[in-house]
Amino acid sequence: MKLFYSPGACSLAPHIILRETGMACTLVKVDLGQHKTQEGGNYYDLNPKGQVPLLALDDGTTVSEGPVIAQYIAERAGRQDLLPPVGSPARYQVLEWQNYITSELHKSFSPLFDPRFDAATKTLFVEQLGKKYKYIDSRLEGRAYLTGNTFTVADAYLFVVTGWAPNVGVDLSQLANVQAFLGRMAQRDSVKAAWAAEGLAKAA
Ligand SMILES: N[C@@H](CCC(=O)N[C@@H](CS)C(=O)NCC(=O)O)C(=O)O
Repeated sequence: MKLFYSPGACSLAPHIILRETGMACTLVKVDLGQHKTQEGGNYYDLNPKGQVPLLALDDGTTVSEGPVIAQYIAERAGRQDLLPPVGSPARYQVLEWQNYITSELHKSFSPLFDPRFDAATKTLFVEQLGKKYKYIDSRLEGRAYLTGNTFTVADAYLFVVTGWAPNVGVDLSQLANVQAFLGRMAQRDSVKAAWAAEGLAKAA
């Protein structure tokens, strides 16, 4: 398998999940400015959406959309701790979080990285994110991870998007449960290994 990624982007979430499972996977870096792979190929040829992450399977098929890639990896690895089995109530809690993170958080961060948005518009997104993180902080009260004390695919995704906050003016420093969650996540071997492999400074 190959995971197409950009350092520190949302592709870091399925990368962390791959490391959790220990599954073999080749990392291929994508320049999102040029939409070129590290070998110089046109990334649109692989993923017409032009976005990371993309998982290319050995049979030539591809899986896109971060939460779906995470689901694929967890299920292929048979890791019901990362994503509980079909029909179990716990599964839908994890999927609920995946959907919340992708629709309410991830895509509210995206405009903050885009220079075409003016300061007033960005302030709106920052305020909305602040409210959503207060809700998340309340849900993390008394628990190590989003759905309890078991790490799931949703925790990796929350960790990655929340890591963008300090770079775009979203101040979460007063949210003690969110801060504790980030600290806990940073201690996971999977996170340390993924940071190092993507050449991120925090790997030190
Ligand atoms: N819906 C996609 C969104 C992926 C996405 O937003 N990827 C960003 C990086 S975090 C990207 O590739 N941006 C470059 C672009 O859109 O051209 C998913 O969940 O995988």
